Amino acid sequence: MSSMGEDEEVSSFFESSPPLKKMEDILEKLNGFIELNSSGEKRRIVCVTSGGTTVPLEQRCVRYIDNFSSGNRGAASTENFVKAGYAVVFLYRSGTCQPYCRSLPDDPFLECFQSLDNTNIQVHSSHVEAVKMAVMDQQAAVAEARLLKLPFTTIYEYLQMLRLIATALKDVGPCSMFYLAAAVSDFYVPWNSMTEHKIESGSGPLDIRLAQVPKMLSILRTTWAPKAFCISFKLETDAKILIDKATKALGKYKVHAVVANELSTRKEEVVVVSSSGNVVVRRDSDKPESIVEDNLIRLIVDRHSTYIKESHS
Ligand code: PAZ
Repeated sequence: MSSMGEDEEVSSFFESSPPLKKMEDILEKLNGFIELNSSGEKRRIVCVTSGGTTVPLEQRCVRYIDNFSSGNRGAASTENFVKAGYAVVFLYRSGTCQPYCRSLPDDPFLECFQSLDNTNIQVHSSHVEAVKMAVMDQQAAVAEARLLKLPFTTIYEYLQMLRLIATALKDVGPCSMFYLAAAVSDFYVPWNSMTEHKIESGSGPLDIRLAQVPKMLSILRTTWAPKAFCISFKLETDAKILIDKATKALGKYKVHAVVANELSTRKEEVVVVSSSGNVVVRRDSDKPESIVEDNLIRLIVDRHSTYIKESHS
């Protein structure tokens, strides 16, 4: 029997996926956001993906496979893109790190507030500045239509939403960008071979066969949004193979750059791999507040500007 081609694998993945909940609502928000940012003073629009996708093991999901991603990269990058004048569609894993909340404690609600009496609650003086900045920056970004947040949980939701966004952004052409920082599952249980109810325990070890998630980057580049500027990420734990893997991904998926990072040093440095060579981007270690995304987004925005200019000439 001949094996399926890449396009067929992609179609079969979507045909067998459970329907995306609230699709109409998502589309309405997305189209409204794109419309606002494409009329009048046109803004560049970037889709930032963030956090990890889950792989459900049961249709009425009790158990799932997850990954390490905290969403920190996506949240920090989003803040920097907004600062650089972009409108951001933030496609993020529910419950992961949010833009403008990085300097708040893990449990902000309980740690930042104090109850004075039965009716009044106020922010602890030690957190006033951080809370004020988080609330003001987030509200301004949303009110000015610079930030649209769309949550996902499963690999099925993520890929269906990415396709919706890419298709909706098609007409924005070179002024649109995909910055794919989410950690997307490589393996999954196909919906139609998944048990409906909770897997029963008590009958010995569990054997699960995982299928490979079809690679969507090629189709994003060739069909969904061929004119968009596209940045993908490559994570490895073995630094020796990282650059080689990133270089291969660059050639295979024809993205404009691959950001290569190693798990343990990902907050300190990344390498931007592209046809114009490899650039190491580091956090400014002499500035305690500095994060690698400050320098990374500056470089990516610069590259995007060149891409837009070249597309118009
Ligand atoms: O989400 P986080 O800040 O904890 O980590 C960021 C990251 C390592 C998930 C991201 O930089 C990345 O490499 N994403 C792609 C991972 C992959 O190769 O699938």
